Amino acid sequence: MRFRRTLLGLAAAATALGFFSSNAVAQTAYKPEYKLSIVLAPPTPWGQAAQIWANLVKERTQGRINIKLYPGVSLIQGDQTREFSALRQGVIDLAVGSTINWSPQVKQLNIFSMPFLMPDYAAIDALTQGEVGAELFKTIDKAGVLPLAWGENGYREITNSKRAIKSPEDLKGMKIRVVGSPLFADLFTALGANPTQMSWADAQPALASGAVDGQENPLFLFTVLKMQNVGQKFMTAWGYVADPLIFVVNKEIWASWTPADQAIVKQAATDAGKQEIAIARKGLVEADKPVFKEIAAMGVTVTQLTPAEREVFVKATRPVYEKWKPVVGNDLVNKAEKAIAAR
Ligand code: X2X
Repeated sequence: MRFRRTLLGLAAAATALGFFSSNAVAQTAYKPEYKLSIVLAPPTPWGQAAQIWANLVKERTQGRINIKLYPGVSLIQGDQTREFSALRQGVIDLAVGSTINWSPQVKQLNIFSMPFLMPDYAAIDALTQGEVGAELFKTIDKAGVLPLAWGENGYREITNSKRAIKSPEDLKGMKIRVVGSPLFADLFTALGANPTQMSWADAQPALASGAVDGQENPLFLFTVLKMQNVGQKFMTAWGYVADPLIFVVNKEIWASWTPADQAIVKQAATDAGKQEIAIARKGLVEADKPVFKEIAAMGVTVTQLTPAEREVFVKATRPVYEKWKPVVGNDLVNKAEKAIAAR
């Protein structure tokens, strides 16, 4: 075994140095560059997650594994709901992806989009760091992609160009851009809005032209893109869902690396994930919520729901929760509810 590893290491080093031009050592040939897919570029926390991971891997492998970022899911022409299939097929080597974008292929990942399941950050952690997270990793693995670590996109707050949203009544008839899982269409329909599913690439011009009135995303995206400039004058913090990120690798790429390099890539993903989760939560976990203040200072009306106002949204979306529970898996959702209650 040790002999084989040495051979693999030598072959990898030789390949890196360009000694082999044929694919005689295909199994162990390292590519000069590995393609990593992300939706949001740095300086968003999502982009930073990928950047930190790539930097750590390069440093710790002494440049043997060189990861290049492809923001805007450009390897699949911006079609973010195809990312998981492209990873499985090897069009993409690595990704830091949102559970929402992969949920069309891995329906269990819709668990994070169940309305009002996770009331706070401790609830997210109770899922990702516990039994539910471990089970989801097994499911992703079975679906053909290797998961390594968790990161975070974050709580998705709603913004719009029309009025302050305090009740489902305020959402009535509003055109809201939603992400790729049909769960979101159900959810906004239940609230009386008019949801339109589109990729993030299409969402930005749609907001700018007024083709849609609103959107929902973590607030760092609002501040990075200055969304008040595309007419988004109202923000309601309702904390209805949050999407984690997952660091993954295509399985053939993984198998082409030496065990030592595999360990480095996995540890680097864990380290990058931890760092990025702290970045994603900064300004949102403090009692005075500096990010809310920052957005208000941009001329945006910031609405924080009272517990009673929030409860109206919880009730209005409950049928969607009940509809999706068996789709996600009753056992998994029951486990999640228990883990959250015990947090
Ligand atoms: O499309 C979105 O809203 C985004 C950027 O949050 C995701 O990719 C899930």
